[in-house]
Amino acid sequence: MNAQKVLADLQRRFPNEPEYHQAVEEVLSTIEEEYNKHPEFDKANLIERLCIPDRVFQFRVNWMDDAGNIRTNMGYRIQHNNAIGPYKGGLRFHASVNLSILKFLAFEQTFKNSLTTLPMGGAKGGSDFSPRGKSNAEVMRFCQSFMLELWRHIGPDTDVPAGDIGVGGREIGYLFGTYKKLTHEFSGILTGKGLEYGGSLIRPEATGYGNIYFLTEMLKTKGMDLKGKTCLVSGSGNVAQYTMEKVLELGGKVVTCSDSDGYIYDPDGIDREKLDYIMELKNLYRGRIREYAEKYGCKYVAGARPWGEKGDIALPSATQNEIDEYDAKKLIANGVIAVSEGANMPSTPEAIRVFQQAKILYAPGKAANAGGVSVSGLEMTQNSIRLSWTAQEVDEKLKGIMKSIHEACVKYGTEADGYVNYVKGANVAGFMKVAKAMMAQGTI
Ligand code: NDP
Ligand code: 2IT
Repeated sequence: MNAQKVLADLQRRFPNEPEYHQAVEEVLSTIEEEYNKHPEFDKANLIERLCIPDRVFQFRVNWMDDAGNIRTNMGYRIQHNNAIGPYKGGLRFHASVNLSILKFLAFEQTFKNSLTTLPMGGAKGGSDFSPRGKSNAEVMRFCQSFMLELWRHIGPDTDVPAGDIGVGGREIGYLFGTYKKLTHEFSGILTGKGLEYGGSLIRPEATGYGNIYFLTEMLKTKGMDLKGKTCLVSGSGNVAQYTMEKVLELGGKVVTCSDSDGYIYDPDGIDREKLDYIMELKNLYRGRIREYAEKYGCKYVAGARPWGEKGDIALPSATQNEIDEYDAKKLIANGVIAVSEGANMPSTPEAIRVFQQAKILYAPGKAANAGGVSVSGLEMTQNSIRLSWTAQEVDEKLKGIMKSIHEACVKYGTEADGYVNYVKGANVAGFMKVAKAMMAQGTI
């Protein structure tokens, strides 16, 4: 394989998809060496088959707003690869959603799911519908219309969606109800369900908790832990909230969080009571993070990201490309020792280079945020056996999975000087399992 040539080909065939190209380039550049040790892979044109999604569904979604207007959004599902298990991955509802973003996420999901050790292929979907500012009734009508198209492409053994940006427990509930009505079946079709109808304990917490378990493993390699460390968090949604919760539990301090309008800086630290306020503000009232600054009298910076503040650890938990080269240099200059990604692809390629050249601990999303989909996999298992595990059981399994992902990264990513390149480690480990499964199953 010549990574540059494969990439140039994809850019020509699928122009105007920069996020997809970015994700592919990161993986190809790190697996090239390992791939080329297996001439049988190239003979089977494995790389092209792995980069291009199995199939892409695209559909129009019409729904009625509260004023009686008929609105139009686009709906998508990318089924990227099912070599090691049914397609699996979240749904994102956000105004920025397009094919490029969902293709990058589905591609990444394939390697992430492989790393979890559970049998799940890679997929992603969503819509350019934004739940922001919409009433509950509008969100419900949208979810019903969206599922009216999506249902024929998914199934508990075919493709199992879940949440992502803009899709949380509320949306999963409406989507599940519609799927159940259409198929006349009560099945484990979505994960992240409510506890009353097949959801798993710890699923809401899993991505944030998992990221901190992974971070803890990284710190351990340097003989350190979280106690007394100051953390910069971005986002204030599902991933950010449970990231903050676990940092607090392990004795760290969180001084920032954000939303798409700006960030807050609270030098006293976001304690348990303040975190409860954020959860209520975001999950119940669906308010803005600016209101935190007004309530607690701290700094709020509109239209900016928190990376210029001083901290030991950065935990990006909002969205892709939210840390650029400039931000990365500021973080390093301020003495950051670790960056662990709760979000998917939050660091640009230039930012990643800055972190790796500075030889700090840097974990890419596909390793560090794999806890969410891992507990989704555990939710599927519980649905299959029609039993529910206790929170403690699920949490223990989650810890074990994050530890094993860390071990895989160290195994495949340790460089000659001892520095662990977690990007390479995650990509090679994730890739090898999918590649072997594809080889075994022939050229279909
Ligand atoms: P939520 O919708 O719960 O929260 C997203 C947060 O990020 C909100 O605070 C939101 O602000 C902010 N945000 C979203 N888009 C932007 C943007 N373009 N610029 C600035 N801020 C933005 O989503 P999640 O917490 O579930 O997802 C966060 C990240 O974690 C995503 O990258 C997602 O792919 C990733 N992830 C999620 C998993 C999960 O299980 N949920 C699993 C693994 C990864 P606002 O409120 O203003 O919209
Ligand atoms: O990016 C992700 O891993 C998710 N949004 C969770 C996917 C899932 O199927 O739980």
